[in-house]
Amino acid sequence: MKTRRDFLRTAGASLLGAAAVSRAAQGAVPEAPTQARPETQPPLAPPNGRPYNPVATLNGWTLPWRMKDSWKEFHLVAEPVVRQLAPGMRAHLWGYNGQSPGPTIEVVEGDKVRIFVTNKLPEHTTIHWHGQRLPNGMDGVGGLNQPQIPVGKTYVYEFVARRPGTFMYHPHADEMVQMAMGMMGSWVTHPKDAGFMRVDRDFVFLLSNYDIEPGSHTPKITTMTDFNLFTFNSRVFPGIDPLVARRNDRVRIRIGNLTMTSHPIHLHGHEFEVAGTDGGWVPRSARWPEVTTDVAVGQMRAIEFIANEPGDWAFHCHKSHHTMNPMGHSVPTMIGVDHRGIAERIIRLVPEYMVMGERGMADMGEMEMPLPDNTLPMMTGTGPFGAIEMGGMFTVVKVREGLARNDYRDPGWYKHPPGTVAYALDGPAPAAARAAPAGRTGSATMKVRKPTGHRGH
Ligand SMILES: [Cu+2]
Repeated sequence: MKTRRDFLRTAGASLLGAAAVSRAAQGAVPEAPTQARPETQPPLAPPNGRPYNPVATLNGWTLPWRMKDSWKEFHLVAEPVVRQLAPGMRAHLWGYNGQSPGPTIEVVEGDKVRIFVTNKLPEHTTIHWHGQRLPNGMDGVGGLNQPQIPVGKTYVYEFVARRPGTFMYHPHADEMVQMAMGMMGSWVTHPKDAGFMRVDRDFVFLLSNYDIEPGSHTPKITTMTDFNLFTFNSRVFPGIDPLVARRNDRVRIRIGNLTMTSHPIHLHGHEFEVAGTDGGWVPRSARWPEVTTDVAVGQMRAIEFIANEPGDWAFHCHKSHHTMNPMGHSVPTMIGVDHRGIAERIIRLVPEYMVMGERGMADMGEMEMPLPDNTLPMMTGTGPFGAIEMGGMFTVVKVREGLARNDYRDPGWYKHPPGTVAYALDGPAPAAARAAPAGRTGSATMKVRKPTGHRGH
C-alpha cells in the first residue's frame, strides 16, 4: 500500500483554499492511502474507537482513518485510475484512492466523521453521501448544497453518522459522466451495540456497468442502456473473488446498485432474508424468505443467511445477459438452421468464416479464438467439471467446514462426497411414450430465419 504523503508534503498545503477548508483542517490533512490491487483485502479491524465487526469488501478494501480530537478523519482523492476488470482486461476509469470503486468507509453509529475530498480529476466534482442523515450543506449536490469542488482543491465534509446501516457515496456533479466512469464507493455505519444484528461474515459490494468497446479502455459515457460489462465492484467473472464462509456462519451480503437497471441477485443452495435496505434494518416480523432479491437502481439490500450447506454455490444476477462479457447483440439466432451448405460456399470466399450457433452457443465457452486486445471472452471460467460458461455478474459462495474465523482465502474447489454429484446414465435411456399430435401429421414448421429490422432489443 502506498501513501500520498509525498504529494501532501509538497502540494497539500497549497491545495487548501481558505474558502474550501473549515476550522477542521488546522494542521495537516490526513494521509490518503491508495490501493492498486484488485483482490479482496482482509477486513480492517478497528485500531481505535468503538469496536465492531469489520466488513469484507469484495475485490476491494476499507479506507484507514485517523482519530483527531474525537473526529474520525478520512481522506478521499478523486482521480483517474486503471482497474483490471478480470485478467486480460484493464479499464481506464475514474475512482478514488487508486481504485474504482473507491475504498469502503466504515464508522460507528454516533461517530463524528470528517472526510477530506481532494479533486485530482480533469473536471470539478462533489461527493454525495447516499442515504445518510446529515446537515443539508453536507449532502454533496453540486450547486444545490455546495459549490463544485474545483480541480486541484480539497473540500471537507463533517457530520455525525447518526444511523447504522449500509450506504453508498458517489458524485452529484456531471453525474452521468462521473458515474459511467466508475466513481462510487460503499459506506457502512456499524451499530453502537456491537451485538446488534451481529453476523460472522459481512460482505459488501456495488453493482456497476460499463460500455467498453473491445480493443478500447475507456467507457462510452453516453451509453444509456446497452452496456457490455456488468460488474460486482468493477470486476467481472472470472475476476470476481469467491465469498468464503465457514459452515454455519451467519453471513450478510450488502449489495448496492449504481447501474442503469435493476439486478435480481440470486443465491443457490440457501434461502436468505432481506435484513436491511438503504433505509435501515428491516424488522424481523417484516422479513420473508427469498432465493432472489431484486436490487433496483439506487438501492441497497443487505441479505442474511446461515451458510449451512457445504459446497460451491453460484451467486449471480439472474438477468442472463448480465452474466456475459462483451458480445455483439446483432448476431442472428441460428439454432435449428442448417446452414452448412451455405457455410461451405462462404468459406470459399472468406476462409476464416465460422459457423456459429447452430446448436446453441455453449461452444463459445470452450472456443479459443483470437480476441481484440483488451477484451474478454463472452463466457469463460473453468470449474472442476469444465467450462463454466459465465461472465459478468457471477461468482461463487464457498461454504466450508472448519475455516478460521477470519480466513477469507479461496479454499479451492469443493470436494464432493462420493455419490453426491449428478452422473451419466450407462446405456440408452428408455424411450418415453409420447401422445400423437392431434390433427395433421408431419411437421410444417418453417426452418428459416426471416429478416427483421430489429437490431437492438
Ligand atoms: Cu443484472
